[in-house]
Amino acid sequence: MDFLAWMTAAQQRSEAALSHHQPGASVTPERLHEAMRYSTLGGGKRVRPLLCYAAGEVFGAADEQLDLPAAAVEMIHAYSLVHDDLPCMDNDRLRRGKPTCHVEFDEATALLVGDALQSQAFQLLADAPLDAGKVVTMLSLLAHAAGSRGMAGGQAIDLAATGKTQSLAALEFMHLHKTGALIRAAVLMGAHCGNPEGAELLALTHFANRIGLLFQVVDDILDAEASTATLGKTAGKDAAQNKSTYVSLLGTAAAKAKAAELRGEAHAALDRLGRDALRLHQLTDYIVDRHF
Ligand code: GRG
Repeated sequence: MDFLAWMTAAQQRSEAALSHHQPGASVTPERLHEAMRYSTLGGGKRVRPLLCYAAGEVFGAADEQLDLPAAAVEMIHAYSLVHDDLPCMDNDRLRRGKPTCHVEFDEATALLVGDALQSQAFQLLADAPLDAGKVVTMLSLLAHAAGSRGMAGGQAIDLAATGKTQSLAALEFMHLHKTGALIRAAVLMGAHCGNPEGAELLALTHFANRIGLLFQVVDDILDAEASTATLGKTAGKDAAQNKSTYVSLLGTAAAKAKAAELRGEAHAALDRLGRDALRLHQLTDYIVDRHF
């Protein structure tokens, strides 16, 4: 199967799991459930579920074992976008080509959507058709990735740094937490659905850290170069908010060179696995070559 066909099938599988594993819009409280579905379904690239499925495949996990972990990571991601868009944070009105959750519904509902999606994510993991030991490992990985030593911590660092010039090292630290932690969790959770060995997990962690940064460098380049219509979210926000980015600190050409370097390091880490990791190689290239 070529990469596009594989990706489309995995995205559809992920969409179906996300739809199936949260309450219908007619279940009380209807407005909250409608807003949760609005924020999770029918949009987004599904990069984190794709990584989870691809990593699971490397270690012999079946798609049925990966559905719930993949959906759980995407629910945490969707919650983070809903909260990030709130007026108290990034105050954005456009996400995935449609009005943000608090614009379409209201701020209190958007706050509750994030809260409820976070709980739902852990419910899904608890229900995953896996050994109890694997479930506990995954609960721990996702909790760590979402919390103050992961994504939420990275967001706090980002908010504190807004309007100030950050060093490249500080920027990298922030992104390894804000964006990288969840990407790392997606990869490792997928792997743990199968049977990885210790050394393989180390190589995989290195791979995940490289693509976490790669994802962000490309995000910065797209924010500077692509249009709002193409991105489905407000373009040019980093410069407008005077945020330090790879583009503002390095310039566009050097940011692109950095992306090329990280892409090479990610492929090299996968090569060290000594297993067929075709889909992870292809996803690495997709992260670089994407247009939104
Ligand atoms: C509110 C706790 C909390 C955390 C927010 C992830 C995040 C932390 C904020 C999002 C802000 C942002 C633009 C980050 C840059 C990288 C990123 C996560 C972009 C959006 O992810 P994509 O491109 O989005 O995977 P889709 O819509 O394709 O799922």
